[in-house]
Amino acid sequence: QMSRWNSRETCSPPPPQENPRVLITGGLGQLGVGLAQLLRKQYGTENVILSDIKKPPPDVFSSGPFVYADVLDYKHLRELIVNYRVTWLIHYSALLSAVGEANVALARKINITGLHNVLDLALENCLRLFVPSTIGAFGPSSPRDPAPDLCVQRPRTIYGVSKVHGELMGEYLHHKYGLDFRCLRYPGVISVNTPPGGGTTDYAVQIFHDALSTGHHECYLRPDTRLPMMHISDCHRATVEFMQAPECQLSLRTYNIAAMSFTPEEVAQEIRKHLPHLKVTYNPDSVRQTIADSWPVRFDDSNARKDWGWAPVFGLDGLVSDMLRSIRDKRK
Ligand code: AKB
Repeated sequence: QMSRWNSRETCSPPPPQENPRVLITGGLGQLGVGLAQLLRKQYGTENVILSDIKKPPPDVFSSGPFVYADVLDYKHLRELIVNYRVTWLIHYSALLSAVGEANVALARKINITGLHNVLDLALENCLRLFVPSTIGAFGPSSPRDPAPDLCVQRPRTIYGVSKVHGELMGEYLHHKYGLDFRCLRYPGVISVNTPPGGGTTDYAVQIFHDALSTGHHECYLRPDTRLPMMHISDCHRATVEFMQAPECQLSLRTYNIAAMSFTPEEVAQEIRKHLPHLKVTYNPDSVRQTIADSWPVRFDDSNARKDWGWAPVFGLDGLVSDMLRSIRDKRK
């Protein structure tokens, strides 16, 4: 591995006039399918390959290329990159914050060893590499309101530690070898079609489903726990716009992106404007509450706005109306 790095020259990117060929790892998680849809609209269905270790549902399988890929299998991943002539790699495979704390060894394997494989392959094949980071890359000693792009990062979860490691490794390989590494720190992402799995911000998805089904949500965070959040369509658009940004516009390789910040009580109040009978009870879970208390309450995303024109569309009221409408439509 070391010799591969030591002997290499800097990366030369593919000709800009060609459509990218995109491989998405961890494609069946919360974000992969929606991002693939957006990219396929712009670059063609065949140019965007979803991958995961799970069997895809029939609608995903029939809507475009899907392949099995385990990020821990370096040789197979390399084979896919070569055979599909991949030029952009979106690395979504990861264990999230809460589930990572329940299985640290597995989180270390997927989030750190898997990332190392992807970094090596991106370098070897001159790929544009996107790795998401998160509000979870900050910790109790970080400035929390707002958290700027550059500050103290001492997270207390394996998820956060692996994300800081990813940010630093990617930036190191960019500076040393010219790797076209791009990283956005996502807030909690709110989606309808694909549920999140094992995160600390997941309540902010579940509350909508509970509001429309039983009318009762039991929240594992305290009512005043404020966290940065974002509608999934803003998250996908940010990712595509950032991937498309010319390298000369990027003064950083890791950017915060923000849209809104709310507490469980505030989102419940907004939902009550549509469903006045929603009842929320609070039963804070010590693991997730401790994690949330160590994360920023607000993100400073001024560099993303300035460098490559980032701007969110959804605020809290728009998010709530859209979530309730989308869940109702899905049930019809
Ligand atoms: C989590 O809660 O773990 C994720 C995140 C904020 O990175 N949604």
